[in-house]
Amino acid sequence: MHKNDYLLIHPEVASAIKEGRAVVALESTIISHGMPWPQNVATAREVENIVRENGAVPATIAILDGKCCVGLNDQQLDYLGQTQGVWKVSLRDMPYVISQKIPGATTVAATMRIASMAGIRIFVTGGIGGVHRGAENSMDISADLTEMAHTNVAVLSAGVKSILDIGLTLEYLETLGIPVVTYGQDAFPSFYSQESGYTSPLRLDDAEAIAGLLKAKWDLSLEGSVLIANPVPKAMEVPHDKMEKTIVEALKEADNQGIKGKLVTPFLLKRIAELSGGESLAANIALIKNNAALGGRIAFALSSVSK
Ligand code: PSU
Ligand code: MN
Repeated sequence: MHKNDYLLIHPEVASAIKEGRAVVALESTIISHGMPWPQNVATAREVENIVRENGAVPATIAILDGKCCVGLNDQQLDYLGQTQGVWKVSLRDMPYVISQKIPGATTVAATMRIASMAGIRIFVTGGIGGVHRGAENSMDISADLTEMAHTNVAVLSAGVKSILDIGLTLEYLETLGIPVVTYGQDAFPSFYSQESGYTSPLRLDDAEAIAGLLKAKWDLSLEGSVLIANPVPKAMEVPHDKMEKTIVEALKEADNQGIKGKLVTPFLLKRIAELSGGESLAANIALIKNNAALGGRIAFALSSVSK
């Protein structure tokens, strides 16, 4: 079997790709493991609509029935949002869930790889995985980063969540040759907050300029991703100090309970949402919608300059 035989591309997405129209990939771990039901499914639908309003076709990616599905219907989104036990699929899990026909929600790493197989260049998410705090002992570094080193799909996020070591994550991105560009400000954002204490390595102020950077990178055969950081809207920001207390508490609990490996990130995301009440969830929803709008515009600009 050829690798494309494992792809199941929604007809609307397939024709958009074929005609060189703008398409935005979306991940599904955020649906199954990143947000509670029913906000997860409602947000996934709204995000798809926002991508459309900004000139691109949305393609939410997941693994179902042994296929890498690119573009999901309502029923599939509901299933991923409501079913217990959907696998969290990073790269290393793909052969297992595909051959065993286990339903899987894809992380940034797996979503990027499948998007690339389908010919999609722009991918919108909330937050990426990175170098965890304490990685000097745990060696916990997300496969999202290594995947970004060689797959030509740009990733748009609200920066890096401070459950991670933001400084080390930026260093690691530099080592891998991944450009990090923040939209519209000098500060590198930290998901819930517009700031992180770090300056962004690069800054660009409009979607066309970002599309131009992507085109130049890939025209030059500089393989790999670009991290596009889009700050959370000011009105929805949760102050850094407040978030830090919650994060430290969640990290302590994870440590006490011996949470390891692939369970770390989902555990932290869930505990942070619980400990901080509705505020962090509202910010999470606002920033992913904000990312969908910018991602749609960048995908549209990239399709225009690529013709
Ligand atoms: N960070 C977030 N929200 C998320 C994730 C990370 O703020 O939903 C999810 C993404 O799917 C990401 C994955 O790819 O967690 C990273 O998991 P790990 O750290 O186990 O590689
Ligand atoms: Mn990890």
